Amino acid sequence: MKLLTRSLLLLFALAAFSSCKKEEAEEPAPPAPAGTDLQLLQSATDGSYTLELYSKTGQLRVGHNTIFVRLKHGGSAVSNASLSWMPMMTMTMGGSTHQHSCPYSAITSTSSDPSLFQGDVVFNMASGPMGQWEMTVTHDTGSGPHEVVMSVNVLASDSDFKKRYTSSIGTDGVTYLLAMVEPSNPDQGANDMIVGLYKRVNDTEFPVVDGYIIRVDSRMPGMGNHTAPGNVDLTQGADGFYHGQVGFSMTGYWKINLIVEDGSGTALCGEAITETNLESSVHFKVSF
Ligand SMILES: [Cu+2]
Repeated sequence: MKLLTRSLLLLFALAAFSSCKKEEAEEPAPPAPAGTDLQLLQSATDGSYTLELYSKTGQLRVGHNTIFVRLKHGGSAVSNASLSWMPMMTMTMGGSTHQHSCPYSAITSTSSDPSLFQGDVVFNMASGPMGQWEMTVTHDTGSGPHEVVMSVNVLASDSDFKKRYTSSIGTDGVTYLLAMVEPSNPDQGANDMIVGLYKRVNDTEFPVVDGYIIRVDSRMPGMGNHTAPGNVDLTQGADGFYHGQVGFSMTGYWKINLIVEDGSGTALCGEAITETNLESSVHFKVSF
C-alpha cells in the first residue's frame, strides 16, 4: 500500500512537472520591435551599417523559416539596398571540416515596408557540437557589395509527435528535401497545406523542384491508422511552393504520409499506406 501511495505521488509529481513545462513553452514571446511582430535573431555591425535578422518566433528551426532582414545606416533603416544571402554549415568530423548549404530563396522587400526585407531558408540540419550555421549577407547600396557573416543557431524540428522537415533519396538517385510551411496551426477538418520541395544538386545547390505532384494521406497511428476526409494532393503554385489540403477528423497525433511523383506520374519516394504498410518513409507529423 505504501509503495502504491509512493508511485501515485511520483505520478502526480511527474504530471505537475510536465504541465509546468508545457506552460513554459506556450509563454508569449518578448515584445516585438516597433511596428512589427518580429523578434531579433542576430545583429552585426559593418562600419556605419548595422544588419539585423528577425523571425516571428525569435528562433530558427530545421525546416522552413521565413527570415526578415533590416539594414540600418546611422541608425535609420535603408530601403534602397540590394541584399543577398547564403546559409552555410561548417561541420567538423574527426579533424576534417566539411561545408554545405541548404535550400534558400532570394531576399525581397516586403510589400508593407520597403526597408524590411524577407526570404525563406530551409535548414536541413540543427546546430550542434557537430556543426554550426552562418548566414553570409551581402548588402549593396550603390557603393559596391559588402559581406557580413553572422552565426545563427538552428534548433531541431523533430519530436516524437512533430516533424516539419524530411529528406529522401528517390528511385532516380536524387536526394529530395521536403519542408512543411502550412498547416502551422493544424485544426480539425480540412487544412490548407503548403510544402517546399527541393533537390540536392551538390553541397551548395538545392533548387526548387518544378512540376511534380505530392500525394497526401493523413493517418492516426494511435487509432487503427484511420484516415480522414479532406486530403487534396499538392501541386505547384506560381510561388514555387506545393499547395493542397490535409484532413484531420479529430484532435491528436497525425502522420501526414506523402508520395513524391514526377510530372509523368512515376513515384520517386514514399509508399502507399496499406493494411501491412502503416507509414510512408516520407512523412510529416503534427500533434494538436
Ligand atoms: Cu551539416
